[in-house]
Amino acid sequence: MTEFYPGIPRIAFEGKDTDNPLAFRYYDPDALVAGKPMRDHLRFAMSYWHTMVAEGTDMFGSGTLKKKYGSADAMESARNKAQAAFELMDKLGIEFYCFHDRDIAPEGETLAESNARLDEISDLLLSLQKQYGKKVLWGTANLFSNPRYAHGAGTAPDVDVFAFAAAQIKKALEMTVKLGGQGYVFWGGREGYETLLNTNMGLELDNLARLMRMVVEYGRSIGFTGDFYVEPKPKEPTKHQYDFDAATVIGFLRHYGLDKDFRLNVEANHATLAGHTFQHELRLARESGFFGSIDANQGDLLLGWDTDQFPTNLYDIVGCMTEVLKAGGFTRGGLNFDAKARRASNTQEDIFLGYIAGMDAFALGLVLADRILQDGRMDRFVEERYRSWQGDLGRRIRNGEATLAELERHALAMGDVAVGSGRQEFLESLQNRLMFG
Ligand code: XLS
Ligand code: CA
Ligand code: CA
Repeated sequence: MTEFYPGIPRIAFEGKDTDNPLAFRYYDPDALVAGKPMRDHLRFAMSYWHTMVAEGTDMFGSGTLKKKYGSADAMESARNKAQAAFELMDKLGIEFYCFHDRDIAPEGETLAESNARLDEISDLLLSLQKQYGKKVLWGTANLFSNPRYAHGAGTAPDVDVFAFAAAQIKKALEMTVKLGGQGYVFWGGREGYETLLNTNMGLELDNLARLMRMVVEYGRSIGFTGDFYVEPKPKEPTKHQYDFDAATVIGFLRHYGLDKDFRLNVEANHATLAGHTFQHELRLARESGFFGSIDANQGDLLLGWDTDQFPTNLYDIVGCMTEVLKAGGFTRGGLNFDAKARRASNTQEDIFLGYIAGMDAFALGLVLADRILQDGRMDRFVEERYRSWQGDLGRRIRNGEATLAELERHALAMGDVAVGSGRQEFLESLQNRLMFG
């Protein structure tokens, strides 16, 4: 069998003192953290599009890394790519993968041809999954690359485009079910607008919800028992995307009665593009009952676009893993590395080094988040800060029993209130001590 990554061994855990760049320093899949193996906490997934497809093209230059997998024929290349994908997951010890329909099989001249190609490649993927013991975390449809989606897909002004998008999602969902995927993602790359001058916002929002409702009904009818996810992102490629951030998406899902079937797939880079921290988006998802899955990456705060870098920022990762632990862990979701090596990191080895960097950072982040939670001082501080809500008045307000008149009487009797310190600097220093001390 052809080896697509010759010279790259299976990556093993060697501990933090190793000098071997092709080894894990912190990710020890079987090591127990809070009573559960690291691999089950982290549920790492490979993104097919960045890892297997993207060649490093940008606005100013062509690819720096060839990904034709030994054939100029598109289908032959897709078959080889699938073999390469499983070799890579096997070498890295990654259990899951995520895909768009067009990542695994190239689009044909007609929808029928595209579908036939998907049938063929999904047969191959299914047999590779069995051979290597790998699973699909989630599938999705690419409703943004083809020029037909220039004005949107579910929010297109043209009903025929809407129908095309619906047909494409139907097939992508069937492929996800066939491959045993436990999630299906909606990311609205072109579901937004460039200018309100040509946009009927009300109709577009209603149509997007109509499409999602149809997909849920169809999915349940073909035995999809997993989660549907919306992945918030504020902009890029459109100026404004309707799935702007977690709060906007949660409001949308509730407004249209889709909240029972949908959760969020939160991406770090999208959070910062929306002007939030990664942890903010995860906290809101968790507190609102929409915690689902995560696209693990990081952006560059000095750049206003989606750089999809491998995540190495420990503060962000500890914030993320704190939310994951507090949510009780993933149920069907996981950590999908929606990340790519930089354009100038142009060797095959760089892809492995990127994954190793991300996996190690999340393994360390998990250990540190658990340490902070076990220590308990951070949580106790917050509990103490809200202590007054446990008293009589607090309880009456929380139970909806208090009235404005009662609160006025209470305030008049007090004169004024002296408030305590938020102690932010102390907490930031404590966090550093717990992480690195
Ligand atoms: C693009 C998104 C996309 C989704 C899946 O910015 O991150 O890759 O994760 O369509
Ligand atoms: Ca993503
Ligand atoms: Ca992204």
